[in-house]
Amino acid sequence: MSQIIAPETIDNAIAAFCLEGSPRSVRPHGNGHINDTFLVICDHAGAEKKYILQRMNHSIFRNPQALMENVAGVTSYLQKKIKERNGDPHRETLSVVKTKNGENYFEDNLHNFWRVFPFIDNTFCLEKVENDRDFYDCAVAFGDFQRQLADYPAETLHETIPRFHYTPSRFQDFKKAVADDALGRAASAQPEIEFALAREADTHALTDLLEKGELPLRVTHNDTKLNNILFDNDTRKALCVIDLDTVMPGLSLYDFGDSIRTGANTGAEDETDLSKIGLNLSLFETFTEGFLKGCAGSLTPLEVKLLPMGAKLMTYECGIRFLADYLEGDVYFKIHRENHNLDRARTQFELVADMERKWDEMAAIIDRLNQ
Ligand code: ADP
Ligand code: GN1
Ligand code: MG
Repeated sequence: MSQIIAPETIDNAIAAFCLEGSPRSVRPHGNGHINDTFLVICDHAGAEKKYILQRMNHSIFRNPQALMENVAGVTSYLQKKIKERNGDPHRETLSVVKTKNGENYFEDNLHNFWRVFPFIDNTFCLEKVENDRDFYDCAVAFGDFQRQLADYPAETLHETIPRFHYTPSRFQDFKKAVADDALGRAASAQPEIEFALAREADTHALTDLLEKGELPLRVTHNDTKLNNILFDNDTRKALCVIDLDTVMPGLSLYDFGDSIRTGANTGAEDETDLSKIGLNLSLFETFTEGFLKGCAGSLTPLEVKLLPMGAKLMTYECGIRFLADYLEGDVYFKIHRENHNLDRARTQFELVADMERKWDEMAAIIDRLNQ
């Protein structure tokens, strides 16, 4: 999917939605790897009204209508819960702006799929943890998100990306990418390929337990990156969980693990100096404490025990996804430089290796917090 979109295509999309005021400016926004995101500013009665316009990536999300049904369902459900606890339903979750035809999304004649959310103003996103407190808040917010959705009718949710965190099939996809070696890149990634292949046994660690009924299927977010939380500028509190495209039945360990992968790494996801990559055990502990608080006793003893495995497996899985995408020609994750996906895979594997070194310490932290 091309990342360049003609201005008239964007204007045409904006015109399809019920926005307050008249659009004054539109510019790219945020650092997501998947959708094309724009900030739209409108003039409205002498003030500004801001919106997030997104072109959904429909080569990844094959059924945008089903995706938007999930997002509309989950956000209206959360709005109700937020009202019940006297929160602000317009700031503590997303809301879907309808098109002039009353739909949740707009399909243009180029087969692009668009949606709009009110921009949640006076907030910021973190690409990297700046202090323990923020990460703790983020953990409470993601734990609470899962707990709030515990009684959501899971059977009404569409699976927006089939087998999204089913690590054994991610591994099969990775092996196929290595075997096909479509661009002849495998030779430049031999150590990484070997690292990934050597850990095949781990890929089943969680899904086998799920299949045996020993781990519960819950409604989870499935993409709990640090930058999928908005923080309030005034209170610096985690305010709103965003990026709801992959809210689906899943394991609590996926949500825990993906946050550790992004927030407790001492370096950035695409850092090229691997000496900067590692697991910050203190942040691991902080996040665990916050996540347990947010889940408020809802995790089973086995889930709690397996939190380190969630962290390791989500990091490993992301690594094989980046590496497969590198081998396939960078068709999934947006890249901004040559070898970007290979660099990303390397950081993930470096982090996995560091988790393996710190395995006993991670387990000891869980034991201590669980007493
Ligand atoms: P992607 O799936 O590509 O990651 P996201 O939905 O996470 O897309 O949006 C990308 C970025 O846009 C976020 O990280 C955040 O910075 C910003 N963003 C998205 N929705 C909103 C919103 N409603 N209000 C304010 N910022 C938002
Ligand atoms: C993508 O959309 P974004 O940037 O929040 C991806 C996640 C990966 C992540 C890696 C739908 O997340 O699964 O873990 O990149 N989202 C999708 O940074 O594939
Ligand atoms: Mg995102």
